[in-house]
Amino acid sequence: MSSKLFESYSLNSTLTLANRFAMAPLTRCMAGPDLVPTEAMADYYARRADAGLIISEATIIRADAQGYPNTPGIFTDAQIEGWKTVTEKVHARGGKIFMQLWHVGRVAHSYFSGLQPVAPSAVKHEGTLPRMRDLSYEMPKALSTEEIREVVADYVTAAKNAMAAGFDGVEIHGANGYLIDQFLHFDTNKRNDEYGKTSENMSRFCLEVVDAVIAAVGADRTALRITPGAYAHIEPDARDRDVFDYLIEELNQRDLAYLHLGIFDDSLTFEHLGGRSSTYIRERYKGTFMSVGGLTPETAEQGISEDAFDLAAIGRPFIANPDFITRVRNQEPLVEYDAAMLAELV
Ligand code: FNR
Ligand code: 8K6
Repeated sequence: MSSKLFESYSLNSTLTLANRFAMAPLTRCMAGPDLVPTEAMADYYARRADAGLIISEATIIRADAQGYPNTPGIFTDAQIEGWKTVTEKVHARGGKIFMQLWHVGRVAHSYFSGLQPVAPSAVKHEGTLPRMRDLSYEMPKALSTEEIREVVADYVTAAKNAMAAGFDGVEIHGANGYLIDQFLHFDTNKRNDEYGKTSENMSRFCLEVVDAVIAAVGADRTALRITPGAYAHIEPDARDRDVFDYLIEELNQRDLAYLHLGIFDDSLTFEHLGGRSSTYIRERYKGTFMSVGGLTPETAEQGISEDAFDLAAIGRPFIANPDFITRVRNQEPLVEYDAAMLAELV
């Protein structure tokens, strides 16, 4: 495949990507004891180092952030050391890698940490945990304003730890119905204080995290993933639209490395967003936009040539094809993704 896809792309004056493909963040539940990344994880990422940018699997910023088994962390010295092996191997192959910083909020479980899940409001998510069907979600504790300050500080510590571990930057996980996203939607944010009710208030937590991380590691090393159209863990509400209109306008005033859509399938349309999530963001956000969600090499090529997005994140095909970049470059067929592939790190 020819085209712009394989041209380099500058995120800013300090970071240039070798091509327009990013490996999407992909939770693999393969961390070792104490949520330390393993050598096998380092090799898995290194095999994909020819992506313009790798975004790591979501990585928990503190103990009560965990909602799935064996998800890696970035809050202990051993975890930082484990991640150093990952970044060294990726860099040795000429790659670039951001860490995705994660707190799952109300879809955490005390099974993992012994701690009650925290959330904007005491609103329980119905159902059972994926992969652990005998565990039901618990009633979360609504964070106090003092506790919100602590979570923001924990994002900052995690971002600094990521940089100490050799990452090229961090992507704040504000998407897919997790903690930050829970503040951004009416379904999960019932607060009456300065973090609820209005667009400005509901965006406050997200922007506080973004600004604190920017202050710690630099805007050129900070990215954000968002889900304007709720589709996982949260019910969409037409009023969410105003919140995201406001949030994106605020983000236009920060010089993030990029803004990333969080969704599984971007052919999904939302009436209150006037169509697809990617179109909604592109029409508002002025900086580098990374799209995702069912992209193929062909639709990635088309989207970039039509200026629908700047960078194409690829998820499941990157699980199925460690050599995705080579195959696309040489126009070789791709191996089709199958959920059974999640059982091992190839
Ligand atoms: C994901 N996705 C995801 N998203 C995220 O922000 N952090 C994560 O850790 C994960 N983990 C994850 C695991 C697995 C197994 C899948 C399939 C997906 C979502 C992912 O980044 C991407 O948005 C979707 O997979 C859609 O892109 P594709 O797969 O259609 O290219
Ligand atoms: C799909 C395999 C599960 C592996 C671990 C968890 C992955 C975390 C990703 C979070 C997104 C949740 C979205 C669920 C919606 C699915 C729509 C197809």
